[in-house]
Amino acid sequence: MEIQRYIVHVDMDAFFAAVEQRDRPAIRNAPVVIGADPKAGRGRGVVSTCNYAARRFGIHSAMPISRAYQLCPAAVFLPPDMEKYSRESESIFDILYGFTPLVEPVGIDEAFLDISGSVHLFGSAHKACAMIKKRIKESTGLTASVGLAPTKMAAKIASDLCKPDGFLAVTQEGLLDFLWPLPVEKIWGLGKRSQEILNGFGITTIGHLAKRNARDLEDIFGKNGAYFRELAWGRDCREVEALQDAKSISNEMTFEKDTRDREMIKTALLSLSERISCRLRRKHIKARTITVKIRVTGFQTFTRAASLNKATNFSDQIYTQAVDLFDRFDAQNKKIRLIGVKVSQFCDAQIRDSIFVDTKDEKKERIHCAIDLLKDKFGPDCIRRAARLGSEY
Ligand code: TTP
Ligand code: MG
Repeated sequence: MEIQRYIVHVDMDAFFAAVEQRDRPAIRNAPVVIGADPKAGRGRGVVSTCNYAARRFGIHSAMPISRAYQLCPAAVFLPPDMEKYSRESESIFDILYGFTPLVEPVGIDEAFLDISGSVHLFGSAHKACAMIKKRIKESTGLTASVGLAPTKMAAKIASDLCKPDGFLAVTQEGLLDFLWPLPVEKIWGLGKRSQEILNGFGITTIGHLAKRNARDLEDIFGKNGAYFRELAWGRDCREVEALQDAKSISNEMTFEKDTRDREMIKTALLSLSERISCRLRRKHIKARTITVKIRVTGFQTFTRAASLNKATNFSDQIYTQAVDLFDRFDAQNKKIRLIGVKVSQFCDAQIRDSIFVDTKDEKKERIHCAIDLLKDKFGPDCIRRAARLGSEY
C-alpha cells in the first residue's frame, strides 16, 4: 500500500509590505509599495512587492517603480529593510522546524514541509496546517497562505490559489479534479516558451496536457514531454529536500526568450549564485564544487563543473566560478534557453572555519544577498522583469 504523503507549502502574504504595515499602524489601510524611490514618477528601479490594496491598482513585483507611481501616486512607497525581513524570515523558519525537520526553504518567505511522518502528533494534516498559520500569526503578526497536497506541485499551486491568509487542501482522490481545469502554465518548470508552444497545439489546461499521448509530447519537448505529462497526471514524486540531507543545492532559470546576451546570462548567474549562497548560509554549510547547467535552443543540455580550493558560501565566489565555467563553454553560436547553478561537496561552515569566522563579513553578505533580491537586474525574476520593462514602456 502506498503511504499517503502530506506535503505542505507555506508562503507569506505580501511579505515585505506586511512586515512594514505591522510596524506602522498608520498605514494599515493604505496601498503600500516596497521598492525603489519613485521620485514623484521619475524614479528608476523596480517594485519589490506591494500589499493587496496596491495590487488592486495593477501594481505588482518587478514592475518599474515609475509605473507603480503612475498607477497609484497616493500609495505609501517605502524602501526595503532587508535586515528586518531576514530576521523575520528566520523566526518563521524556526516555527516551521518546530513541525518537522523536513523543511525545504525556497525563498525568504516560502518553504515546503513534509509532515507525512508527523501528522499523528497534530491530530491530522489539516490541524497541523491550521497550527502553522496560527503560530506564525501569533509570533510574528503576519499571515501566511498554506497549501496541503500529496505532491509538491499541487501544494504550491494550492497555496497560491488561496492567497491571502488562506488554506487549501487537495486530497489524493481529488488531485486530478484539482489540477485538470488549471491553465497549463501552472505546471512546474514549464517556461513561457513551452506554454506558448502548448497553446499552439490547443493545450491550454493541465487536463488537455494529460490527455495527449506521451509520444506526441515527446515530439514537441523531447524527454521533458513525458515528464510534463506525468506531472499533469499528478505523478510528482519529488521529495521535500531538507537542506541537511541534500547532497547538492541548485537553482535554474529559463529565459523568456532564448538568448546569446552575455550580460543577461551573467545577471541570471548572479541571481542564482546569490539565492544558493543564502540557502547555504541558512544551513551553515559551505560547498566546494560549482556546476553550471546550460540548455541551448532545442533542449540539448550540458553541464560544466569545477572545484574550488576552499569551500565557500559567498555568492561572489560562486558567481565568479559560474561565469568562468560559462565563458569556457562553447555554445557553437546557439542561443541559451536555460541556465542553472548547482553547488555540492558540502562541509560544515562553523566547524571548519570557527576560528576565522568574520561576523562582520557574514552580516554584510547576508544583507547584501537579501537586498539584491530587490534590484532589477539581480532579483529573482530578473529575466521576466527585463521583458516586462520592455512591454510596459
Ligand atoms: P513573493 O512570495 O513572491 O511575494 P509576496 O510575499 O510579496 O506576495 P504573495 O502574497 O503573492 O506571496 O516574494 C516574497 C518577497 O520577496 C516579497 O515580499 C518581496 C521579495 N521579492 C522581490 O524582492 N522581488 C520580486 O520580484 C519578488 C517576486 C519578490
Ligand atoms: Mg510570499
